[in-house]
Amino acid sequence: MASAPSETPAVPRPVQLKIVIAGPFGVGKTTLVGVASEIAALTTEETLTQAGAVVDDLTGVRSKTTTTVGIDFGRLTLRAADPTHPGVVLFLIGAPGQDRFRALWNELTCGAIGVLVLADTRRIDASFDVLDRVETRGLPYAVAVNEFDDSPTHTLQQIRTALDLAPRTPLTLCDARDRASTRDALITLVEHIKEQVLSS
Ligand SMILES: Nc1nc2c(ncn2[C@@H]2O[C@H](COP(=O)(O)OP(=O)(O)OP(=O)(O)O)[C@@H](O)[C@H]2O)c(=O)[nH]1
Ligand SMILES: [Mg+2]
Repeated sequence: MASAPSETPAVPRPVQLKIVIAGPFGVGKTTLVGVASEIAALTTEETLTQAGAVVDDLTGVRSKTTTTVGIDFGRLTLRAADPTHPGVVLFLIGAPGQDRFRALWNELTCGAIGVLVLADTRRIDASFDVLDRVETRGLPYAVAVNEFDDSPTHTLQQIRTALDLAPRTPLTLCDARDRASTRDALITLVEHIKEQVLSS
């Protein structure tokens, strides 16, 4: 005998989005992925050694002892207030920050829907290269300034001007060590991506 059709409507599957977390060396990409992720994040940290001193630029982050040599991987589910909305699952890919990994950029961003660029106002010019690569790739992006204890105090407008961001590019402050703060930065990016997709 055939079973009666279920009364419960099928739960829609969440939309899955690949998001790249990019930014200069030591800006807090691995920290952000680890804090934001609801699963134990995959990391590929290796110790910075004397042998790498000729290729690894430690300017401004001398106290750092490890660096990402592959990718970070984490996952964050964003549930909508509307229970009929399937929500969104973000697959978070933390990029390596050292210049020697720039050849990975195209593979890393392949299939990505957007990029969260982390910036450090102590080394504002260190962000230009990654912003350039994101724009060349044509991906929607948002910028989040990871505030360190000794970061100089600037207004968002001053930072926007210094980074030469378009008025439509979201710019927020965040603390990569704080879950709620990283979540807010990622939600800002997702909202921006949605606007970009709807307006295209
Ligand atoms: N004070 C402070 N320290 C932070 C903050 N975010 C990260 N850190 C620390 O700064 C260091 C850099 O963090 P990582 O997350 O490894 O940086 P990264 O961008 O992944 O570095 P690479 O992968 O090597 O490019 C770590 O020691 C963090 O604990 C922050 O918001 N404030
Ligand atoms: Mg890292």
